Amino acid sequence: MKKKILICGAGGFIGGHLASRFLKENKYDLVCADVKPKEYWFQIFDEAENHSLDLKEYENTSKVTKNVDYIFNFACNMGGMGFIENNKAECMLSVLVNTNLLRSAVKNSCKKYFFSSSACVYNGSKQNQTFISGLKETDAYPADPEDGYGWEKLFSERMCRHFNEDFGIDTRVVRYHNIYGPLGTFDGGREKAPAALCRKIILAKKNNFKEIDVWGDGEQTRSFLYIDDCIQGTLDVFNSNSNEVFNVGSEEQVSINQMIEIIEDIANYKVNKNYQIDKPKGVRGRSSDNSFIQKQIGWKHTHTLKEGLIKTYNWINNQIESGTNISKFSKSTIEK
Ligand code: GKE
Repeated sequence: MKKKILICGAGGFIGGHLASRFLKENKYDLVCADVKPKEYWFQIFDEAENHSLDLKEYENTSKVTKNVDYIFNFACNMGGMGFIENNKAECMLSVLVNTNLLRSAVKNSCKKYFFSSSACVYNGSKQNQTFISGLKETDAYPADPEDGYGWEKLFSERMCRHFNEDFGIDTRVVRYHNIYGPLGTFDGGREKAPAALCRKIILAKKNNFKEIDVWGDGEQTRSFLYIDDCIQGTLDVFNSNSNEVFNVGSEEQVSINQMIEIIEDIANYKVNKNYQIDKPKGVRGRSSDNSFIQKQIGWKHTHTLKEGLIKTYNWINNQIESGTNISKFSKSTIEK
């Protein structure tokens, strides 16, 4: 008999890509759950059992985890800097999803639980300069994470650890570093920098605009991980025997200005930058150190930023050109 996997947040970006991968492999029975109405799921598959329900409620997590072997939890209220800086309470409420899923996993004897954490858990004082050394997993402590969203992620990481110690549930936790790629949000307020800047340059080129808005001074640095590398890292950690916390990120650190140059190259279109200093900026510099995951798990990323941005740019361009499905990927808020 096939094992049963539940993907929470399957209507979102990473959850949708993971569901697609599992269905291609055809090794598992798949249950997909998301708070969004089904017409707003980024990807939806008839072969899976699909549920639109609020996983903040124990009644729902209890129902959807019945007879499930493995759980992947991507369900959280999230977005780029523009969203998480202005919706701290909403972001922290995602703690209910993880709490109730873990309680239900224990009650329903699920075997393994994967939690998607974030680079936002890292101590802010280690990220106040550009082009910093990559963050090692130990840099999350002493705790001073991103306010709101980062605190929720760090708390939920620890809850996984203690559910493992106290109730024996096998847990896996990774910290994603700014994942991007096709079939993700590119407009509406939740989009992160790679998709936002692709969109802005596409629209500038289409309308013959000479200038785009850029948040901050453009010198802040990040590393960005392409979605296919993220899915492979997720599976490699999930299938490993380790319940340590791992970075799943890229070590290719760029400034926002450098990323804009790469996108200009792809678009074959140059823009002037209107720097908006009062917009949400987040930390000054952030990148991943992958030495621990490479040594313990053997995972490393394979896409350069340029390769990933070419695919992302082309997908967003097609969405804008065709005008189809735009609302799904550009919706700012989820109806409550
Ligand atoms: N979103 C966005 N849109 N960011 C822009 C823009 C724009 O048009 N122009 C410049 N930026 C700058 C932001 O000000 C920030 O300094 C940088 O790009 C990256 O912004 P981001 O992609 O929205 O998000 P962050 O990397 O700061 O933070 C994200 O980190 C992830 C984990 O690494 C979080 O929002 C989470 O989505 C996630 O946990």
